[in-house]
Amino acid sequence: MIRIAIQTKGRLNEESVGLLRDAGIRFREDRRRFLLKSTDFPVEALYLRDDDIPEAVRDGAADAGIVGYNEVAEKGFDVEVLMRLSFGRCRLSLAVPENAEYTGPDYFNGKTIATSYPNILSGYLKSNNIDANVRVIAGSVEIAPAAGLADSVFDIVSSGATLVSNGLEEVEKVLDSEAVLIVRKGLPEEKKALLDELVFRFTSVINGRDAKYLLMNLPSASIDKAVKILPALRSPTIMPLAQSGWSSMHSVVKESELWDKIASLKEIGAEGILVLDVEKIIL
Ligand code: PRT
Ligand code: ZN
Repeated sequence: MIRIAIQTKGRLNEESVGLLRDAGIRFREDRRRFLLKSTDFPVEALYLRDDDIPEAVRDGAADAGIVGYNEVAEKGFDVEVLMRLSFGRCRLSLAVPENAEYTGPDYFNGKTIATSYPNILSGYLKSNNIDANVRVIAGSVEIAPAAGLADSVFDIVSSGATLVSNGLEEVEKVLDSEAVLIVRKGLPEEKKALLDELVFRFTSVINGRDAKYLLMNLPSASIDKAVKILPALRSPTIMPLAQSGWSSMHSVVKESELWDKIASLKEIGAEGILVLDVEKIIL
């Protein structure tokens, strides 16, 4: 049995539960309980605030956890980051009032910076030889300059809209973050084996999310070119059509490359292109 800590509510909750579900690990919905046992896999979910997850994993209240890398980096506890989970993407950045004359990191010398991430910020300031005052604020950091509490902020940014609506401009990106799977160091073999299976399933689900399955008809004379455009996992499937001189090709493509690939395929005569979702990819 492994116990995995996930966020009770908030930005990461839904996708954490969704990733476990797509990996075949479901929990009976019971919002009043903070510890739930899966019916499909020897896993228990421990629901916690995200801030508490790194410590729970270090101390053994949980064996593993799903949490933003920003929290792991801030807490600095000795836990292992086993894999990135491709959701909850954001960055930790420095921002200044939009009318400030920003010239570079030296700008922050003598300034007061509001943040909920003092350790990451202090590390950045130290490695850049900047002497600034760090003011710790638990929430709504972005209002600190307007409220006269600080000159600038160091905060989580995703779209950047919150900074803009508070008259701030992002000037230095310090850390990229996304949800990660963390584990306690020195777990017994039985738990490690369960975690290996979990990582295998998560990887299959995440790879599937990033992929599209393509089917198309193309002139048989274009097959060589088409295989170069779409190398697939090992190599694409080609089948003859009833109409001579034509073939059907099946392949897999990264979603981010989909439209470029489709343009290239159309150029070599592909038509009737179908694009389907992929649920999982087992390599
Ligand atoms: O209650 P609990 O302590 O568990 O939750 P929380 O309120 O501390 O955290 P929560 O749920 O807000 O965020 C959990 C995690 O989501 C963070 O630790 C990050 O790893 C990740 N994440 C991803 C974000 C964002 N994107 C994000 N945009 N966390 C916060 N934000 C904030 C940001 O600070 C800004 O104020 O959302 C606002 C909107 O951002 P923009 O740039 O899109 O406008
Ligand atoms: Zn929190």
